[in-house]
Amino acid sequence: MRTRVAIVGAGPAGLLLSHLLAAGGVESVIVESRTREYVEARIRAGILEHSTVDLFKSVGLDERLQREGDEHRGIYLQYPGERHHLDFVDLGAHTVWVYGQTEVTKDLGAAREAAGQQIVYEAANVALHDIETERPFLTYTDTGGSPQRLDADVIVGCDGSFGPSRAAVPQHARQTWERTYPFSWLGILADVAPSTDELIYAWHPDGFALHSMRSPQVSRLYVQVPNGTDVADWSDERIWAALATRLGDGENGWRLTPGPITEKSVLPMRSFVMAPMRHGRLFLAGDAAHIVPPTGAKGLNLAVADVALLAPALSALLTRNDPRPADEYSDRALRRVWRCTHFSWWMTSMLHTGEDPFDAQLQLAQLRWVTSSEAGAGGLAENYAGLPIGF
Ligand code: RFL
Ligand code: PHB
Repeated sequence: MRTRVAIVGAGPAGLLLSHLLAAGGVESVIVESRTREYVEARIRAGILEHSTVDLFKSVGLDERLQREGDEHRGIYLQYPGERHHLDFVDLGAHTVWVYGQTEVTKDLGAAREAAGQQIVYEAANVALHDIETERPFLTYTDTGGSPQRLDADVIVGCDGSFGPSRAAVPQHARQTWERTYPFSWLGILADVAPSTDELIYAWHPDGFALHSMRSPQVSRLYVQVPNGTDVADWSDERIWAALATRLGDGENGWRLTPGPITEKSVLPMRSFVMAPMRHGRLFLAGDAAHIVPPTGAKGLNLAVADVALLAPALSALLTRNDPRPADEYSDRALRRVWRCTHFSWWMTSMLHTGEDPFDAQLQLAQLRWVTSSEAGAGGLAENYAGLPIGF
């Protein structure tokens, strides 16, 4: 089989890239190791930046988002005894949208299906070859167990943090930076109306807690737990009790309403960046090139920003023989990646508690500043709501 752009991975980055390429007249094929059902049910991100929503709008992907998404003007930041609302719009920034990654993936999947996009699901042993030449290709095994080959002009690795694309770049041609945090999140989905109108990020001596949501009937909440935590040690009662304490149930008349938990998982927290995001005819986008801890709600939005830059760059390369935007892709994308890596590290460092009482006082001092100074709040708002795609 032959195509112009071979995309590894049908997550948000891969699906959106194929959509944007098609709009620019460039054909692509996606090769994905999982089933479509698995990809669409994977519970992950929940917050879309303004520029992500604008991009979806500009390419006709916002019909259900407009109907079912929830536009938020800001977030609550709290520490014991105090809850502050940061209104991003009043602070000169933009609104954000609550719309689950599951829904983004379903909308993208439906749009690609309507356009007749070729997506190979359940491909095993995906491998990249000849990426330093102008004739790179993928090999994989199809569901019938037959070996297959996909020739292309360009390969794009959108295969997340564990896919084969990143590893296809030789060691001498890449640099990586990494930070592993000494805590994880235990996340739940619950069939209960959210107890808040906008997200609550809470600092507490017992550990961080976050109250998010997916719809008027479904809440998404997280508590900080030690690395290596086994979900089996956290009964539903224990989770709701920890959330009640950390989120301040009963304080200033606010109540947390518990409900049936439908999903529970532990997520380790990591920052990772690889540069450059290109080697020869292989380009990387999304989690394949960088990971951020979820505290800044940036991972999905960064994946979207990468492919928003990459799609026109590949169109220029493949349809006009203009290599310049493709040559500039990595540097331009990494500017934003490092900005978001810093913001995500900063939010994570400010909100997660550890052993050191000095660190705790610094965190509280920082939280008091961010919630009382317009300059402090404005910086958080600008970064959380997101910088323009071309930043
Ligand atoms: P994905 O979504 O991981 O998709 C990669 C795809 O590649 C496939 N794949 C392979 N295909 C072929 N061959 C192989 N060998 C393959 N290996 C893997 C995978 O099956 C998959 O389909 O990466 P992508 O597209 O770059 O998208 C990135 C986002 O998924 C990720 O950054 C976000 O989910 C991060 N994130 C959040 N981001 C936000 O912007 N806002 C949030 O509120 C937010 N919350 C979160 C998050 C991530 C979380 N977890 C679980 C890590 C909350 C959580 C809990
Ligand atoms: C979520 O709703 O899953 C979510 C929201 C905000 C974050 C992280 C996760 O910072």
